[in-house]
Amino acid sequence: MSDVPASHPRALSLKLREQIEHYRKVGLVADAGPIAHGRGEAFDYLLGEATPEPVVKDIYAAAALLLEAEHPVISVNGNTAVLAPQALISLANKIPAKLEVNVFYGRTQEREKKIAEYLISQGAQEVLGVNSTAKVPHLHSSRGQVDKNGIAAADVVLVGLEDGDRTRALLAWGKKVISIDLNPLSRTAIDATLNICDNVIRALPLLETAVEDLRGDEQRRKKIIAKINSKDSTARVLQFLDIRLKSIAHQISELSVLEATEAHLNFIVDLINSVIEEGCFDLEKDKLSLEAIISKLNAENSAVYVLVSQNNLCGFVDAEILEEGYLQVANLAIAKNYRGLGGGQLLLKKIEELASNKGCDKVVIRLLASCRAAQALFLKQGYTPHGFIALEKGDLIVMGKKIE
Ligand code: PTJ
Repeated sequence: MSDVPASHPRALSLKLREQIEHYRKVGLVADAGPIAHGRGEAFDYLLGEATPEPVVKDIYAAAALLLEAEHPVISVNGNTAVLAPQALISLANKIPAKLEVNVFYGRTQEREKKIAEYLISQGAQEVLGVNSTAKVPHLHSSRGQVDKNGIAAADVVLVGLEDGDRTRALLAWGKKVISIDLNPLSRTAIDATLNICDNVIRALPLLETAVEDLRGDEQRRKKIIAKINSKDSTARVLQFLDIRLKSIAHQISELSVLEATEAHLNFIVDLINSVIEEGCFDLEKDKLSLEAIISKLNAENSAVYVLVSQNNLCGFVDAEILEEGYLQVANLAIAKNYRGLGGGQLLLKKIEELASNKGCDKVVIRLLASCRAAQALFLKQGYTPHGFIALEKGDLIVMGKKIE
């Protein structure tokens, strides 16, 4: 169909786009199909174009639901028919489940027939949904038209790639709905009994493997089904995305830590002053002097490190040994635009290395009790609250971590 070379880094993506575009011209895919596809591509890019690890659990849960169903139906729209015809047919045969055409846009018998005939040309034995007469109660869009032997009679419906009002109406009708949607926040994904946040082209074959795996184990299926919690599943996907994006941000920003020299002093002073202005520092302006920092450079019992991102200074930490075995972090600050990239974690790692090299078994820090962001950073790195100091200028929390 195309002259895109197989070696092109985005060959598959370009091929699928072409397929969607070609079948839109033929009338199988709705005019809005390419937009929906592009939306999916964007989410897939962020997710890494691979099945997210926590989604495998959801795929198994979906397989268990489909195998336990008395009358499972796979709903097929224009995009899914074109993206994964073989995988749809193969999954339907394996469960076994019925295939039913159900479209939103331009629902004419002609379009329904085109999709059904396309699936039959790809090997489907039977495709429901052409000229169907049953109605989903309280659903007024054309998706409400369903086959009396298909979705109308179903107890579990698998819905690939759509966002809208149908899932809620099917649930209200007493059916369980499994969606496959790359947008974990779409209405369909949020409302469904279970969403598989993956590309249909990957999810369907994985679903088939899970069906095979669970077929002979009713007990395991029942256990899996009892644990289905769609909100937890969505939260796991969002956490996965959060960790993935942060780690990419970290790699892109190329953060590193250097021992500070006098050349870094102006930067350190400016940074401390800007953080004091944010109200998140256990320090008053008049207490800050260049001398205090200078005295820590190259001293036996203290250290100052700066954080660098692609040649830009963006954070610093200074620490000193208070008494035998204790290393106290005096100040730690990251410039506003560089927060959330893992720089705080890197600086603390360096401090903990120093503590270990100096024979200290504890790192401690005093933080303003009102500054939750700083406490969150230390808690995340394994520091726990050790005490509380009530002061007029603002209460302090002492946090510490044992160094192995
Ligand atoms: O054939 P029709 O008339 O039934 O129309 C089908 C479309 C897809 C055009 C229609 O249902 C629609 O407009 O859907 P939406 O509202 O754009 O929602 C599509 C959802 O699927 C979005 O949340 C996309 O992120 C998601 N999506 C897109 N491509 C994929 C996908 N999810 C999984 N795999 C994909 N390949």
